[in-house]
Amino acid sequence: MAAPEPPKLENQSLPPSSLLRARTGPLTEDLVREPGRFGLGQTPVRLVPDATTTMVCGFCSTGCGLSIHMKDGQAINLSPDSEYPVNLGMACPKGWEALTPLDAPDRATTPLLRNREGKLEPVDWERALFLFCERFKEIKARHGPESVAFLSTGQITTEEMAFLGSLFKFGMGFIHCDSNTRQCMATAHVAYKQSFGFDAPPFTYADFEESDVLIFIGSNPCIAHPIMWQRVMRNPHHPEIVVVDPRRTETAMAATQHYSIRPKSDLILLYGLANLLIQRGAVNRDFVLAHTTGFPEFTRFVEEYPPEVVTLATGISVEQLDRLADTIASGERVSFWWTMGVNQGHESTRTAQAIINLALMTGNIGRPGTGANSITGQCNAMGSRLFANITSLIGGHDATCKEDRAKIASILSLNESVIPQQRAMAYDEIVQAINKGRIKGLWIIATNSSASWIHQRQFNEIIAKLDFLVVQDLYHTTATAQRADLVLPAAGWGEKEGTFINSERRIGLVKKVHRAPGQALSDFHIFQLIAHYWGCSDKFKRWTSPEAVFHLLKDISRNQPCDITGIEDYRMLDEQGGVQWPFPERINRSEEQPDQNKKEVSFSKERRLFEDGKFFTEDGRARFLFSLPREMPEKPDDDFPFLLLTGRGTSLQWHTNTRTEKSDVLRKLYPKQCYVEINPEDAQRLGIRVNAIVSIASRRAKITARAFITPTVQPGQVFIPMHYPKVNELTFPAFDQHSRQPSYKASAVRISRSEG
Ligand SMILES: Nc1nc2c(c(=O)[nH]1)N[C@H]1C(S)=C(S)[C@@H](COP(=O)(O)OP(=O)(O)OC[C@H]3O[C@@H](n4cnc5c(=O)[nH]c(N)nc54)[C@H](O)[C@@H]3O)O[C@H]1N2
Ligand SMILES: Nc1nc2c(c(=O)[nH]1)N[C@H]1C(S)=C(S)[C@@H](COP(=O)(O)OP(=O)(O)OC[C@H]3O[C@@H](n4cnc5c(=O)[nH]c(N)nc54)[C@H](O)[C@@H]3O)O[C@H]1N2
Ligand code: SF4
Ligand SMILES: [Mo]
Repeated sequence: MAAPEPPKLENQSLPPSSLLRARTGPLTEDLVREPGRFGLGQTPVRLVPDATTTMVCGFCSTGCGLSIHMKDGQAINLSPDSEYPVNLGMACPKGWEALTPLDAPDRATTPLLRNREGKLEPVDWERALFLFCERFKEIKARHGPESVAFLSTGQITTEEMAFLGSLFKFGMGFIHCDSNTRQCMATAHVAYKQSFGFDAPPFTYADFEESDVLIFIGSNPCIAHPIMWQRVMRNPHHPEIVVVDPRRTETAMAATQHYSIRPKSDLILLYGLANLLIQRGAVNRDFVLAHTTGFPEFTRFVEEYPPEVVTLATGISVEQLDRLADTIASGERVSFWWTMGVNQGHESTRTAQAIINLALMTGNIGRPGTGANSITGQCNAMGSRLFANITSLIGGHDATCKEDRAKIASILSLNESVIPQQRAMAYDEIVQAINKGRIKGLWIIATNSSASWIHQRQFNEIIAKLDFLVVQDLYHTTATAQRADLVLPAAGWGEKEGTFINSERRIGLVKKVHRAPGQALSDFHIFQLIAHYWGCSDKFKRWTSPEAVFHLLKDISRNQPCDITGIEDYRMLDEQGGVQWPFPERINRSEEQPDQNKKEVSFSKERRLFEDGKFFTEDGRARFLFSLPREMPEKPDDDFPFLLLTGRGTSLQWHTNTRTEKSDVLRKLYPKQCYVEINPEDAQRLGIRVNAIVSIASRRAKITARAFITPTVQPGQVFIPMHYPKVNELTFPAFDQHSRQPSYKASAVRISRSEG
């Protein structure tokens, strides 16, 4: 598709700024205070007044409801909401401390521009926005529409994500963009899309309470999703709880069965289990015949995975394998749950689909307490998957499909030609394109790539080649912001309004309960201003407020599996404790129970997918998908004999710790210094004592950490939490070929007592 001609720089379509100044005095202050007056969109939100108000948490995808206590128009405290259907009055420490990071002294309060001496110095919004447009337009004019990219997030509102993706592609005329959900949920997204025809995690949290067998694969909810785990603890059926994880995690300790498999041997384990279940006659033939395709081929394929083969690959015994197969076969309501131990692997899509296959063949889907259930990571990774307009056309549409393009163009009042049909590059491809000089400009929003991306040193060397790097974040101190040419100060969770979609597809509301510091603006507002300064605000005339965009998204969702046309407005989300998709108009109407005294709509609070056995593929059937297992890309060897696992360390730390390190309460409760978990046998052999400083080297870097000696890791393996960002200096950049998600949990390292 030909991109629209970049406007000439000397003849900018940007002068409104100077006009505004002439008319209204100092622009920056006016913009910040009252942008609506200048046709730049209404001030997106008003602070909620004094009272207690409920909104969803902005850390993990559990999406707990928090009651925020207000005084003089500012949040002063919070407590978990006892009415909210997700958390039922519970919250984890991050939730309790959610307001604290907003008041941190290192908040970015003005735009910052790198000066000639290489230092970031404050500039006003007008100059920042002008430069933002000038530099990116310059790059585009010189190198074309493929030369600027963005990397965004699963942690801003759905409305902001939709705005960003639409502004960048339809307004600014660029193509390549991705987000940190590539690091996180890309595998689940692709696996579901291929198997079910749409990216559709089928479960509702009540399933945690209704299963008689729960199987967690590569998932540590005690640490990563503590309130989901509380829901498991409420299960009254004395369930079997199975954990498949190389480490004996907190969740494994609380489970009834733990299978400590060799890392990255899940695919063979799952194929072996399928084979055993078929041999035992534990297949739900009626379900398979009526609702799936590919089972006969799958049956022949898994014959190659008899118990001896599986034992050799996974390290678990034939008896253990038998026990696990029996547990699945004898369960009435078996639910399978997976998280990053599966999604972050070199053959992760097929591994996720091997889990889906088990659920399909045993008919454990579409009924209470069942499902092939991917647990999402960030508060709004689900919103990003559906509405970010990155990998798929906004609303789960297909940019290569003429009807889909026409639908989106018509709803958004756009000319169809502005919708790029070209596939956007994935995160790793964007990084490589920067390395090759094809991408010269990068805009990073709400992700700390310099810390969280795989093979960190290489990433940071590569982004140093950019002509222009813009970082939009809450803090000017993040590893990524410190490398920026321009920092845009953003308002965070609690300082703006919009929606998040949680793991069970529940759309929840976030509200403005706190004033953003200084001149920080909501991401939504920043996108409005960029549209204006870029000269494409005519395409976003109706994008006046988050709620206005929510209504556009409803229209976009019509007749999609994620149809939410039945949600009336934000007020309804607020009153109903969130609403799960799908919620089409017809459900809203059919479930309406008129009550003489009340005009309110009432509807069932829980929504589980596939109750009718119909999937979103063209023939309505789910697919059995499988391929031959592949070797781990970087196996331990004589030089680097340990396998490094990484992941979440405590329920108190969030990712690269930019937010959670701001709370005194949380900081007291987790180890300050980076630590490495080592098995006692290995520690003894290497002469490493408790708390000693050790060095950990991979082919890419060497770091130091404190030794935490524990039998929870197997001999030959070590674990470092991802919250200490230097861990990604060590990680090996391997990617799943279908989802292009990085394999963060398998790198070869060497451990030694630190010389220093
Ligand atoms: N406190 C806290 N909570 C969080 C987050 C946070 O940063 N802090 N982040 C959120 C986000 S974005 C995400 S994506 C989720 C992640 O949630 P989880 O995926 O549950 O957390 P991880 O610790 O990354 O990985 C889970 C487990 O995978 C195991 N594992 C490693 N390799 C393998 C393997 O080959 N096979 C198997 N079966 N298991 C393996 C690890 O030992 C680890 O215990 O957590 C969310 N919740
Ligand atoms: N080794 C290893 N690495 C990993 C993983 C692993 O398991 N092991 N897990 C991966 C996974 S699953 C994930 S999800 C990623 C997470 O990686 P990142 O996304 O890099 O982690 P965060 O620390 O959450 O970074 C979010 C940034 O956004 C900013 N921010 C927060 N809210 C807002 C907002 O409203 N607006 C703006 N503009 N900024 C905001 C925060 O200050 C922070 O700097 O890490 C991945 N990296
Ligand atoms: S479990 Fe997740 S959503 Fe709930 S309070 Fe903790 S961080 Fe927030
Ligand atoms: Mo994640």
